Amino acid sequence: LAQLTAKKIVVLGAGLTGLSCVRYLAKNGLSCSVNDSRDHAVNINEFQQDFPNTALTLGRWDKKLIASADVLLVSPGIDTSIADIAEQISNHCIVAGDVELYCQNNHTAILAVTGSNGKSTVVSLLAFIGQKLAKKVELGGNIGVPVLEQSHKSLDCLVLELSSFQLETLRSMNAIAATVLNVSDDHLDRHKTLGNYAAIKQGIYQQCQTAITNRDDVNTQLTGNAQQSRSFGSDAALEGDFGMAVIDGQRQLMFGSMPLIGVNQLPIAGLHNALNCLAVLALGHSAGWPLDEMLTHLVEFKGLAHRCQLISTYRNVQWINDSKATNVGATLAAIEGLAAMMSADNNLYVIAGGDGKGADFSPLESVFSKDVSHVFTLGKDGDEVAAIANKAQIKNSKVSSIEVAINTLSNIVKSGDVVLLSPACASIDMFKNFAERGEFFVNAVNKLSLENKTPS
Ligand code: UMA
Ligand code: ADP
Repeated sequence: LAQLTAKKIVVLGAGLTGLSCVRYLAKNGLSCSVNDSRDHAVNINEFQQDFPNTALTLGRWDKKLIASADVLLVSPGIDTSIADIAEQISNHCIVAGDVELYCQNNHTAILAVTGSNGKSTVVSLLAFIGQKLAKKVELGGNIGVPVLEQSHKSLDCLVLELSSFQLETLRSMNAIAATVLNVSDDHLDRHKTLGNYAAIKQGIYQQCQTAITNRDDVNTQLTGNAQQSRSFGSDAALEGDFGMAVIDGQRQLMFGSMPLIGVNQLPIAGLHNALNCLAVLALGHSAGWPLDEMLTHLVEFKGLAHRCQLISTYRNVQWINDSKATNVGATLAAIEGLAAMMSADNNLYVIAGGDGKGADFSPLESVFSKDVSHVFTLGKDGDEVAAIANKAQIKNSKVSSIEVAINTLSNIVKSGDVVLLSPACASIDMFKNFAERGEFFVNAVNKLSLENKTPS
C-alpha cells in the first residue's frame, strides 16, 4: 500500500471487483478513478451511492485516463490486450488485479484452486471441512466473493478460487498449496489457444509452497519449479500422493497405500467428483489438517446447486440440472459419469447449447454416440452442437427454450431414463447467468410434475 501513495490509480471495471477495489483503497485513505466501457456498469447504483466523489467514466474506454495511470487495477472480465487499452498503457504503469493487491498486503495462509471445472465444488468442500474443524476459514475469489472483501478478517486460512483471468494479473501469491484441477477448452475467445490457457493456469505453481497436480490430466503437470509437489489421480498412488484402488471389489480413495474411504460413500457422485475429493484432501493435508478428521466431515457435504444436481424423480425419471456445465469438459464428465450408472436399456437425453465461447465441440462426438439417445439443442451455438450429434448419428432437435425441450421430453421419457441439462456452453446469450438457466430447467420440470402431464 505504501507503494500506492501519491500514485494515480485507475480501476477498470465497475462490477464486483471494481467496487471492492474502490472500497479497499478508500478504507486505506487512497483515491482512484474508475472506467467502465459499458453504459450500464453492473453495480452502478451502489457505486454512485457509496462513492459519490469518485470520478467515474462510463460507456467507453477513456484513453487519456488510462494513459495517465501509474497503477491500473483491472477487473478479471476485462481483456487488457485489446487495442483500446493495450496501446494506452504507459511504460511505467503497474497493471495488477485485485488478488495481487490482496496478496501484496495480507499474509493470510492461502489454499488456492484453479482449473477448467470443479473449482467451486472443491473450494466449497474444502472451506466446509475447514470450518467443521473449527478453523476460521473463508472463501474468496472467482466463487463470487472478491478477496479484498475478506481483507479486514483475521483468518486461519483463505480458500481462494482463481480463474485464468485472475491468474493473468497475479504474481505475488505465496499459497501453502495450490492446484490446477484439470484443463479443457474454455475461454478460448480470450486466451486463443489451449496451450496459452494451460500455461496461465500452470502459473499458479510458481506462487505456492506445495504444487498439487492431477496425474490424469497432462495439462495440469508442473512446468517450472515448485518448492514441493504432490499429486492426485484415479490410478494407484505413490507414498505421499493421493489415488484410487479397488480393494475387495470396492473402489477406494487412497493416500499412498492407505485406504481412506469407499468411492460409494462420497457425498458427490461420479469419477470427476471422486477426483475433486482427492484434490480437497491433498490441499487440506498440505495445510496440516488431519486426514481422519477431514474424512469425518467430507461425507457431510451436500454438494452445490446446478452441478449434476438431481432435482426430481418425476415419473421415475432422473431430471438432472447441470447448468454450471459451461464448457465441453464439464458436459463430457457429466455424461460419462451418469451413463456409467445407467442400465443399457434406459435412455439419456441431453439439453445443450448456448454461447460456446469459441470452443471445439468435437470431443462430445464419441460420448454422444456411445451414451446419449437424443440431444435437444438451443441458443447461439446450438447448431454447432447439433452438427456433432449428426456426426455421432444420434437424434437431435432444435428447441427455442428449455421449457419446449421439457414438454417434448414429457411425451418421450420412460421409467429409468435420465434427462440432463448440461449445456457445454455459457448462458449469457439467453439468460442472466447459469443459475437463472438452471432455475428455468427446475421450474419447467416442476411445472410438468404439478400439471401431472402424462404421455400422449
Ligand atoms: N466491463 C467493461 N468492459 C469489458 C468487460 C467488462 O467495462 O470489456 C465491465 C462491466 O461493464 C462490469 C464490470 O466490468 O461493470 C464487470 O467486471 P468483471 O467482468 O471482471 O466482473 P466482476 O463483477 O468484477 O466479477 C469478477 C468475476 N467475473 C469474471 O471474471 C467475468 C467473477 O467471476 C468473480 O466472482 C468476481 O470477479 C469476484 O472475484 C464470475 C465468472 O463468470 C463468476 N468467472 C468466469 C468463470 O467462472 O468462468 C471466469
Ligand atoms: P467451476 O467453478 O470450475 O466452474 P463447478 O464445481 O462449479 O466448477 O462445476 C462446474 C461444472 O463442472 C459442473 O457441470 C460440474 O458437474 C462439472 N465438474 C465438476 N468437477 C469436475 C471435474 N473434476 N471434471 C470435469 N467436470 C467437473
